[in-house]
Amino acid sequence: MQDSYDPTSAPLTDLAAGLPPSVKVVLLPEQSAPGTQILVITLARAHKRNALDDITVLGLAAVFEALPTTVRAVVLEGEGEHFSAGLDLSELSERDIAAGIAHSRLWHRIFENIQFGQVPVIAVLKGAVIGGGLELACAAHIRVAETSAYYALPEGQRGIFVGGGGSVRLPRLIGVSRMTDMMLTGRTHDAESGQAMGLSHYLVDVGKGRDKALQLAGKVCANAPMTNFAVMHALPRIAESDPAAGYLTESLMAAIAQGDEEAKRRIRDFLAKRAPKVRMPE
Ligand code: 1HE
Repeated sequence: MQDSYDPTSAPLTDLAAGLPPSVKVVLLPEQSAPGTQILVITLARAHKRNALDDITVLGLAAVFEALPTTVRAVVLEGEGEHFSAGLDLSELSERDIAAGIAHSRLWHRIFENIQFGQVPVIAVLKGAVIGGGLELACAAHIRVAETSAYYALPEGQRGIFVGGGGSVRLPRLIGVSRMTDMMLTGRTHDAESGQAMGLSHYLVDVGKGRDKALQLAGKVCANAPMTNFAVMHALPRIAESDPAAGYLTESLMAAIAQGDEEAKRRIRDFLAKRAPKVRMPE
């Protein structure tokens, strides 16, 4: 059945219909912020360590294209002990140079739609977070790692190069120098090392990643949608702009956000002592 999968056949109203078996989705019940939902997407190829074949990547694309408007945050996880072992190497031998470029550009489009899509994505990292799996994780907005997570870029050993946006996103997280070391030497970083260098935002015990991600997703859902939009779409562009353009874009985005009725209501609530205060770290 997988071979006949057509991503365009996935109906907007029924996310799960039309998806390949390697991509599972569960829409959680309404959150404490009324009218908001979390979507959990699970890479479900545990027998292949969630290696990313074309069908799976196209399935992911179909989900992100068709998110219901009630979904305000996505949790992305892997079935089994691993997040993802990266590109499905069994498909690589079929590709000539032109097909290789097309494949990489396809991943770029799909991962861009994740990073610059409708809602923040929280990835749960465990076990292997390798090659294209690490590239996918880097397209998420928040990464929660379990202590079993390990990170590697074995492209050097395989005779290939990153192709899913890794050379753009990874240096922004860990620096060109660390990525160079990982690619030239095949170095594997453990979860603690990954946390220290900024690959993950949170580090939790084995089996606790999903709960932590859901808790964080609940917080994301409770934000004003305009603020989440600004953080996803304006912040990374401003950070890459020259300062003059960045300051201007920031002012425009700030004015748009604060002009929204949602912001006015939230600020009235704080001044009337109806909103929570900022808390000290736990
Ligand atoms: C795979 C893949 C894969 C596992 N493509 N089939 N990625 C890599 O170079 C990582 C390659 N994988 C591994 O090093 C290991 O599989 C793991 C360390 C992740 C896990 O080891 P283990 O002992 O738990 O599992 P296994 O027995 O090695 O794998 C189980 C099955 O999954 C086995 O298939 P089987 O038919 O023999 O059962 C493996 O062949 C299969 N499998 N990983 C295809 N990656 C856009 S450019 C991105 C470029 C990259 O991502 S390069 C990095 C590729």
